Formats: sequence, C-alpha cells, structure tokens
Amino acid sequence: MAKVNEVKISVEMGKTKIVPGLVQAALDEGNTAKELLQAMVDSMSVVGDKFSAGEIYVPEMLLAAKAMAKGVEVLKPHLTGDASASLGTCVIGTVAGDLHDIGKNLVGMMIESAGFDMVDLGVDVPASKWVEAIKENGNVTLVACSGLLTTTMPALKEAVQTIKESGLTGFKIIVGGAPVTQAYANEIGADGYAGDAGSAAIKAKELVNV
Ligand code: B1M
Repeated sequence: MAKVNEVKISVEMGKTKIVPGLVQAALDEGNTAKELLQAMVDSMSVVGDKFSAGEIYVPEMLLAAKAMAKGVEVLKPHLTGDASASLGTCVIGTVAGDLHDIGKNLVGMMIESAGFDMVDLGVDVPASKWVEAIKENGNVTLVACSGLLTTTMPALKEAVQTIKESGLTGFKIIVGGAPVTQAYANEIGADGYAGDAGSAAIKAKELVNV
C-alpha cells in the first residue's frame, strides 16, 4: 500500500505511535507535505462521518485527532516558511465551549509562517479572555477566533462583539471553522473570514495591509 494511504488509514484508526514514522516515510517517498496534510484532513472527515453514523464514539474520535496532531508535528517544518519581517502579534484561540483545536493549530501555524508572532490561548476561550490577552500583549494586529460546532457559533459572535465593545483598537478580527461562512462573519461584525488554513494566512496579511 502506498505510504500516503497508510497514513490516512492509521490516522482514521487513531494509531498515534506509528503515524509520525509513516508521515516521515511518505515524505521520504516523495509525497508533498500538502498532500499528506490533505490525506489526514480527509481521514478526519471519514472519522466525522463514522461518528455521525454511530459507528464510532468520542474516544475513537479523540484518538484520531491525537494521531493527526502527531502527524502534523512531522509536517510542520515543511508547511511553514521563514518570514523575516514581523506583522505584529496574532492572538488565536477556539471559542468558549469548543474543544476542537486541530484546525485552529493549523491556522495558527500558517499565520505564524506568514510573519506574525503568535499568542495561542488554546481552546474553550471565554470572551473576556480575548480582551485580556489583547491588553496584555503588545502590538496585537490580528485576533483569530476558531469555532467548529454549530452550538458554539453564538460564542463566536459573543467573542467578536466583546472584543469590539472593549474599545481596544489597532487590530483586525478573523473568524473561521467548519460551520462558519463569510455571511456569518459579516453578520457578527468580524473583519475577515477564511475557509482553510492557507487562505487564513493570505487573509491575515490582507487585513493588516501587506
Ligand atoms: Co468533534 N465534532 N465533537 N471532536 N469532531 C465534529 C466537528 C463534527 C462535525 C463530527 C460529526 O458529527 N460529524 C461534530 C459537529 C457537528 C456540528 O456542530 N455541526 C462534532 C461533535 C458533535 C462533537 C461533540 C459534541 C461530540 C460529543 O461529545 N457528543 C464533542 C464536542 C466537544 C466540545 O468541543 N465541547 C466533540 C468532541 C471532539 C473530540 C474532542 C473527540 C475531537 C477533537 C479533538 C481536538 O481537536 N483536539 C473531535 C474531532 C476530532 C472531530 C472531527 C472528527 C475532526 C475535527 C478536525 O480536527 N478536523 C470533526 C468532524 C469533521 O471535521 N469532519 C468533529 C480536521 C481539521 C483540519 O479541520 O477543524 O475543520 P477543521 O479546520 C479547518 C477549517 O475549518 C478551517 O481551517 C482548518 C484547516 O484547513 N478553520 C479556520 C478552522 N478554524 C479556523 C479559523 C480561521 C480560519 C479557518 O480563522 C480564525
């Protein structure tokens, strides 16, 4: 079996120990980092579909996520560039009530490689914590809020509104995540929206006028 397929299946099965070695072997075989990332994203779609169908449960979903995170660690040096000029600090996190962080981490990685310094607030970030982080960290030019659940879309709205109502200035807010759309981003007053990690980095630069 081609190594890329072995990566895909091993992530689906949550084989955290063997995924890093398989990803490295697939890179050595000539697969690109982008191809391998896409294979792992596809695995997570399969996992999500199996969860929806009641074929697997939360623990299996969690193991698959851990396996993907291990694979992404191996890909990281191949996905990120080496930006020289700093575009300021980006504060990133997943909104309150939401524990999904793989997409947020990929977005953070790509935005960092576009030239931003990164402050990662993690997951389940309450609206007030974004404001504190903007105050505490100098030169925040971008705030990036991720949300993966339809049930946490109101938390995304609350985060954006709380940040805007704080009166703090000098930064733009970008939002994204599977259930989020450009229309929803407009509706909640975000400055930008991106559908995936690569376009988030492009949008981030655009928002800070580079
Ligand atoms: Co969850 N989960 N999950 N889960 N989970 C989904 C999202 C789901 C679609 C699965 C399904 O039912 N088919 C479903 C959501 C349904 C919905 O709301 N519409 C779901 C559910 C229901 C749940 C629970 C409620 C299950 C339960 O407990 N009954 C529960 C909620 C827990 C909580 O958050 N409070 C739950 C829990 C979990 C785990 C903890 C087990 C685990 C997460 C572990 C982790 O992240 N460390 C998990 C996982 C792994 C998934 C799936 C299978 C994979 C998510 C993922 O990592 N995808 C997911 C199914 C799926 O996605 N198809 C699912 C890969 C990742 C690269 O993609 O995160 O979409 P994604 O990120 C993309 C884009 O969205 C975008 O760029 C990224 C990269 O290109 N993007 C941004 C993301 N953030 C962005 C920010 C931006 C811009 C773009 O700007 C700031």
